[in-house]
Amino acid sequence: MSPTQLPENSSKGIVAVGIGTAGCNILSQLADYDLEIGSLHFLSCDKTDLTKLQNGEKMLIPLEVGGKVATGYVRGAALKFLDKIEHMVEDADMVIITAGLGGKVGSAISPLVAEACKKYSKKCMAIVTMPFRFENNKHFTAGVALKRLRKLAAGIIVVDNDEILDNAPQAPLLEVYRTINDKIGVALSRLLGGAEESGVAVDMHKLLDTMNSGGYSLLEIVTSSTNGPEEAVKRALKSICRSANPESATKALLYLIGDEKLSSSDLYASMNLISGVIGKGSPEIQYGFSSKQTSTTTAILLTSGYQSTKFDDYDPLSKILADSEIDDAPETSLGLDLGDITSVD
Ligand SMILES: Nc1nc2c(ncn2[C@@H]2O[C@H](COP(=O)(O)OP(=O)(O)O)[C@@H](O)[C@H]2O)c(=O)[nH]1
Ligand SMILES: [Mg+2]
Repeated sequence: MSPTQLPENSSKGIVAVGIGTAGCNILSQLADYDLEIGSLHFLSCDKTDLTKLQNGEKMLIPLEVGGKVATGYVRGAALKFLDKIEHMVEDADMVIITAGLGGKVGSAISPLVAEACKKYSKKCMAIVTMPFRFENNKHFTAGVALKRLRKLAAGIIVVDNDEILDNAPQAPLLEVYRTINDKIGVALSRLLGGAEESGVAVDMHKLLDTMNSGGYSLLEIVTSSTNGPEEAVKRALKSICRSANPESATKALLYLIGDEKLSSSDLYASMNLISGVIGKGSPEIQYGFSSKQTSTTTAILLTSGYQSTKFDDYDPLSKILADSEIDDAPETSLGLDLGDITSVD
């Protein structure tokens, strides 16, 4: 099936799966928008991620009390739920995964869900956030999980928590997460076809078409209160330059949210700016926009086709090994009781 075709007459429609704390938070933001998502599922090893949720199916994957919480153990605990995970995706038209990489739950279980999609030949789109600069200890886990997801998912949208935050306010971390999730919610809702205002909507086909570039997709979200779209798009392009080589992108999808004066020349100028920076001058660019009463302009810019990004450096092993691999699957602890074994010859 080509990525631009969605099957008709599906039973479950699009199945969206939020995994771990960040994944559940981001997906629950999307639940507030009128999107064509058939069913919402939330998976976590932490009860508090699930209890606050209003809608959707919740799956708690318990970890042994006092047990280790390395990704291998989380993966092992999730394997006991593999039947349920496979059942969740087997009748889907398409599966969307949301997760924050770098922690234990999202990093361990997202690849497992993507594997289940592959087993049932379901198209899987992963939307992942990458850890903050200050979370150095999470970079390696995030890099490994991202690389693994890339092998399994049809497309990956990477959102850098640092870039979305733009300029870090002196605010408590939970408030910072809420601000970022809010922005991601607005951006994804527009890219997935929801639009509250008048304008030209982006639909799932445009999104899949942009992501069908054989590489990573990067999502930038910039709100500007001065100089309208030009300023917002310029800042989005700068943000891309910090994460990857923009010339290696081949496709872009721009969605502008502006005031009633948003004009065709604004759009034209924005597209010109983008084609001057990405894809060596001839990128494929699609767009959508909406106008409403607002004093700001928001540029939502998805660029796609990156074979590598700065996140590859988060997993230095992959660079050293190049295309060779020590082990294709990450370690998994099955937590077997080996109490009866008295000796091993
Ligand atoms: N954007 C965003 N990032 C988050 C949120 N919660 C945690 N993170 C980040 O996501 C990464 C994984 O953390 P977390 O989701 O708690 O891990 P998990 O629950 O074990 O999967 C870390 O880099 C956190 O800083 C959230 O609500 N929104
Ligand atoms: Mg957590």
